[in-house]
Order: sequence, then C-alpha cells, then structure tokens
Amino acid sequence: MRIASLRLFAGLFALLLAAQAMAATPPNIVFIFSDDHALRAISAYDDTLCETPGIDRIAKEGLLFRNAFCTNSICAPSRAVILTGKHSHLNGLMDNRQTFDGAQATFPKLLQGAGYQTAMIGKWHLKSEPTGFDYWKVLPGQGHYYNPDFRTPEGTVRIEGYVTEIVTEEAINWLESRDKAQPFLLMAQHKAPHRNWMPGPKELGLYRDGDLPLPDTLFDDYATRNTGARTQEMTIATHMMPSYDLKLPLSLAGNDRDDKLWTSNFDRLNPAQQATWNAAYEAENAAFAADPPEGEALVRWKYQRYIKDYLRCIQGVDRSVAAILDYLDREGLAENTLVVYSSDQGFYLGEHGWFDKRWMYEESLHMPLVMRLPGRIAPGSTDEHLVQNLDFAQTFLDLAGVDAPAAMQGQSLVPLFDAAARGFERDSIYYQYYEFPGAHSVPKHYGVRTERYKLIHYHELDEWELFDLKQDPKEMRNVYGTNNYNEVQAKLTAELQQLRREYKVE
Ligand code: SGN
Ligand code: CA
Repeated sequence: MRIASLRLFAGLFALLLAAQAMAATPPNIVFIFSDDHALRAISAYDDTLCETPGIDRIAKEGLLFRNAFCTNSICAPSRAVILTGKHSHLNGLMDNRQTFDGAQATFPKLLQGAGYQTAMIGKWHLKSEPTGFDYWKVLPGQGHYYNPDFRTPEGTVRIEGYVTEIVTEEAINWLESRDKAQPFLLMAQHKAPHRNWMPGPKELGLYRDGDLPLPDTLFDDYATRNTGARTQEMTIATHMMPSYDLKLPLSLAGNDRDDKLWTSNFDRLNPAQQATWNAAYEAENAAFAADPPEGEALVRWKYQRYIKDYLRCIQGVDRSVAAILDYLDREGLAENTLVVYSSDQGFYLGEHGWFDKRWMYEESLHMPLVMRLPGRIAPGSTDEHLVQNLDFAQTFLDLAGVDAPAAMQGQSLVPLFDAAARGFERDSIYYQYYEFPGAHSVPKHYGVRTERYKLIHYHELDEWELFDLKQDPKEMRNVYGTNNYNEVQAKLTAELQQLRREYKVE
C-alpha cells in the first residue's frame, strides 16, 4: 500500500515536471514568406480572384491582420526591415541596389543566441551572406523559377525542378533533420509570385477557361495625382515585355532586351519542361497571332495573361503552405509552433493600370499577414490595428522570451494575440520609398497613414497627396489643398513631422 502510494506520488510529480517543461519550451517559429503577394490574391482577404485554402487555413485556425503595412514597398528593403526591426535609413538598406550589412543585430541572430536552431531557405535577396542561421540555402539574387541554383556555405548547387516545390521540400527536409531537442526558427521564403510570373508544371493548366474580373481602375487617367503617377513605367498597357512578361513567342515580339531576358529564363527548362510549357500556352498564343487585339482590348488581353500567370504562381505557394502545415500536424509540432504567412509587400494587379509595387498607395503598402499559435491565438481571430513589418522582429523575440535591443523601432504584436489587445497602441505609420531613378520610375516619397487618412510628400517633386480612405478607398481623388480637409491636412502634417523625429529620419 505504501509502495503503491509512493509510486502514485512519483508519477504525479513526473507529470508535473513534464507539464512545466512544456510550458517553459518557447514556441518554434515557422515563417513562410513570399515575394509580391497582393492581399486580393488570398481568399481569406478577398475571394473574387482565387481560392487559397492553405493560407486560409492559418487564418481560420489563427489570426488575420487587416491592416499590416510595409515601411518601404520593395523587396530587399522589406526583408532588411523584418530582420532588423529598424526602418530602412537606419538598417542601411534603402533600395534594392545596396548590400545588407549582416554584422548588425537581427532577430535570427538573437534567437540563435538564445538556443534556437535557425534555418533560412529560399529567396534571400540581400546580396551579403546570411548571418544568424545554423543552416542556409538561398537563391542567388532574384533566383530562377526552373532548375534554380542555390547558394550554400559550401558553394552553389543547381537543383532540378520548380522553385516553389524545391523550397518546400528543402524546408521539410531541414525540419526532419534538425536537432529535435532545440526550439527552432525556420524561414521558408518563396521567389513566387515575383515577376516574371512563371508557373510550375502542376499549375500551368489552371485558369485556362474563362476570364477573371478586371479592376475598375484599370484605365486610370491619374487626374489629381502627383506628376510621377503619369510618368511611371509600370503600366500593363505599355511596360510589360511581350515575351518575358506575357509569354508570347519571340517571333511575335521582336525586342532585343525582352528576347534576351525571356531566352535566359526559358533556356533553363529541360526539354520535357519546355514541352509541358509550350503545350500550355500554344493554343492561346496561336489565337493571339491569328487575330491580335488592339487598343483597350489589347490591355485587357495583357491583363488576363498577367493575372492568370500570377495566380498560377500563387497556387504553387498555397500548396507549399498546405504541405508545411501537414508536416507540422504529422510530427505533432502544430501545438507549439507559431506559423506566420506574409509577403514582402503588396502588388498591383491592374489597379491604376499597373503591375509592380513601390508606391505608398494601398495595394502595394498592404502586406498579407496571418498567424497561428494554438492555445495563444483564438481560431478565426481578426485584428484591425495598424501593424508593420517593422514589428516582426520584436514579435518573434517577445514570444521566445528574448529581450529586443533598444535600437529596434517596432512593437511586439504578441499583445494582439489576445482579443482584448492590451498594451498595443499605434495611431499612425511611417513610410518612405527611395529608389529613384530606378526600375519603373516611381518618384521618391514619404508619408503617414492613419486609420482613415493618408498624406504623401513627393519631396523631390515638391508635390503632396492627401487621401480620405473612407470616402475614397481606391485613392482616385487627391484632396490635398482643398478647403474641406484643411484641418485634417494640418494634423497629418504635424503627425508626419513627429514620426520623422521619432524614427530618427531627421
Ligand atoms: C526587379 C524588381 C522588379 C522589376 C525589375 C525591373 N523586383 O526584378 O520590380 O520589375 O527588377 O525590371 S525587386 O525584387 O528587385 O524589387 S526592368 O527591366 O523593368 O527594369
Ligand atoms: Ca517583393
């Protein structure tokens, strides 16, 4: 009897210890990231264009942020902000041409120092070697869609296959081979759906029948907007390359730069991949050649070709998310792992007649952001606070119980995991874009966005824009300098100055 009760006691004690150990184990972090993924191409945000069951699953089982924004809507700078938790002017990477200084503090380094095992797989785009990772295998530069090369500490390797599938497999292989005694950070970063939107073999057959809805601002005349809105080089109508972007045969296009760019990509495909590719576009390209559309009909044709290829790339990314979630389920990792899906910025899917990003307008300022952490985040939650990529580093550190360096400029989003949202306040966000002159000719600008308004200063043009997002969510009417908005304008101007001081811009 005495022995039995001793055993019972010892058993209970062991259970208690195990429960304590579990509670003390910091959550793993799986951060799945893509390049140029617009909110309109995620059905959890908007299901008019496509269905994305994989990404939607994270939202259904977790939290969807409705107001997540980047600080500088371009690829490499957004990544640098995420790693450092600092605005571009302080982390040193203001545009895509600069090289990231990997000696500075980043959240992967800090997590690594706190006992996390860290891995970075896929698109890196920061030129310098990744730092803070126990394991890395990254695409050089923009990387290739087919049969991509990967940089590793041991040199470059070429892997046969489609990039989104390879990044997924590599990510799962790393999860499988990691030291299972340590918490981990996995960054799985896709090239897709970045330009030139080359879908994988499994997605080439999608969206071949019927057309997708056109955005109602496709034929914008930019009246009332800044001069740069008229002089940019990012319209579907005139700036897409016939072969590289639109996948028309070289014989129809005939432009040297386009031919070279397309050939250098298409030549990477092996004969079987090329045959699958050609079979997918053949009939549509023949119809185009037989009766080429003109004027607005041609713009609509280009839009359809573009949006369908873009969405095909997204479907590959969505399958990747689903596969990683399945792996976490199978391995019993779902419970103690924060899963995040986001993208470096938004993208124009024909709004204002455009593709690409860069502007502080809504489509490119917005980032998709969904997170799942069972037990900490209630399923099906949504949040409306103004949050930014600037906050990711502090969020991950907070969750891991690691102090964030004082120089980081964001705020942890962990308080928002709880619907009561204690301890998170932000009335406005700061934005700045630097890459001019540069690709797509978007002027330099900086600005402030509040819940309702947006003020943008094109400082080199000395032009301003003010939008009332409640009255004009598509930003078609600049009300800067109009009487009704005098007071709002004065308030926002002061707010903008305040943010520039606070973030040490001036
Ligand atoms: C990069 C940019 C794209 C851009 C081309 C410019 N992406 O790929 O936004 O379209 O350059 O091509 S980024 O990831 O580097 O931001 S160009 O031929 O029009 O100049
Ligand atoms: Ca991007």
